[in-house]
Amino acid sequence: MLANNNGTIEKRAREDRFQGHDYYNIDELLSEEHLLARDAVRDWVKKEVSPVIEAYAEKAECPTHLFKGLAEIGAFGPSLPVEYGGGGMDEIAYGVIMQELERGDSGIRSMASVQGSLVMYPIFKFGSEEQKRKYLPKLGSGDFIGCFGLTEPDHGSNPGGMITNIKDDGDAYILNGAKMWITNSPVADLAVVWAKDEEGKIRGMVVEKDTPGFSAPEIHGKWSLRASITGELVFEDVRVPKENVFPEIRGLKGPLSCLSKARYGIAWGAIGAAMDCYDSALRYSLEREQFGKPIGGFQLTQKKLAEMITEITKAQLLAWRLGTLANKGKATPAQISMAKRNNVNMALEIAREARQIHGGMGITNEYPVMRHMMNLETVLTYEGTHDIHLLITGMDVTGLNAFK
Ligand code: TGC
Ligand code: FAD
Repeated sequence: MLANNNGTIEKRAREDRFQGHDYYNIDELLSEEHLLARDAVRDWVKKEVSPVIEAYAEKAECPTHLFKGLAEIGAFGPSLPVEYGGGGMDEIAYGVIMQELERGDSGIRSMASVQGSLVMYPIFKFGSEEQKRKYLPKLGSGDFIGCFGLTEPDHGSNPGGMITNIKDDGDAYILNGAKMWITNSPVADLAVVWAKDEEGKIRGMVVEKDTPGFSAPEIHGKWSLRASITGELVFEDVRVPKENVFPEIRGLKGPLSCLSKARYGIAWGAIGAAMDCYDSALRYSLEREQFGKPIGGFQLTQKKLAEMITEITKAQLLAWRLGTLANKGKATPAQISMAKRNNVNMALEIAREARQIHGGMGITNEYPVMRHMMNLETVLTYEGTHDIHLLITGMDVTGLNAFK
């Protein structure tokens, strides 16, 4: 047992023995900066995340104390400029950082994805100079926590149908509506919110926590991403000062371009979850004996492990190539969709196979695989579902739009 009856969180006794896996010497494709960033985050995850994550997941509590540490290791906006609170690194550095965080837990990676790619990035990309100066340094340092409100109760895969709206009222807009499934919303100091104006055009804005009429109730009962906090955003005649609205951007391409940034990070992150499951399964298969020999000696176990490392290697190459394209500003949204879809599905399949290799122990919190497996069910759905990304690829290769 990890969670006490008195509500405190105990540290996990089991040592985190994770080792990275690099079957195709992909490290040779990474720079010294990439390797340093990756190893620093790997060490931080071993020290700060692994000892507590099972207990937080079991209690369905978010380890909010980790926000500050995430800021210190540069996990918020690694590829955004330093002067705006980012890390000033490239897209591959951003990718390997997400990989290591999700190796710890998809919910921890989510904390960083939302803050960096869905809150800091839109303010950086679409905000006025005043908005950037006011919010970005505090978001980068973890003094402010942000969330991103796009999804609504009746508009998930089809955000263009949103009904949350703003009406002009002199020096402010009046915001009404509701957002659903919003990561970090109950603990956020501010929300980046997307709403339709009176012409029906989608606009983005920053809504601060204490604004009258704004609330963010928590959603309970999740069996997935339990160490991440999720909530609603409710707006009842909320006065949003005009200076909080992004000045230029109009239309769905605003929020969708933020999603491209976050989906890219997830394509890398999922490799981390897959590697942790493979790493645990490989070790277990060598230590666990049945019929007088290690279960890793049976052909059926070897088939599982061989297929896992093959799929991980393919996903690593896909992510690395996507990163080199992103560094040149050439990664298309459809290429990002392909990598998000492939790599998350790969990780989920590996988590299921790894769970089988662990036998009965695989369903317990002695091993990380069941937690990763449950988390990945969310990762398969958020930031565009598995099937939505397939249809984006289908549209790209045929030129025919299945959504309309
Ligand atoms: P459509 O007409 O295709 O596009 C509208 C405009 O947007 C442009 N566009 C993009 N721009 C940048 N990046 C992308 N990925 C883009 N995709 C499209 C497009 O070119 C067009 O521009 P313009 O200039 O012509 O106006 O829009 P549609 O209404 O037909 O929708 C297409 C569809 C279904 C692909 C899109 O709506 C979609 O991706 N749906 C999935 C929704 C989604 O991913 N929601 C995620 C919510 S946030 C979240 O889950 C955070 S989880 C965070 C965590 O905890 O980690
Ligand atoms: P729906 O859109 O109702 O889809 C249900 C099913 O129908 C899916 O299988 C889907 O693939 C399928 N479907 C839909 N349309 C089509 C079609 N045209 N063709 C074929 N199949 C289709 N959103 C945010 O804005 N911010 C957040 O921070 C955020 N965090 C989240 C955290 C968690 C834990 C979860 C679970 C979700 C989060 N989301 C967030 C919302 C997430 O992006 C949506 O759940 C997702 O986009 C899918 O929307 P939906 O759940 O309404 O499903």
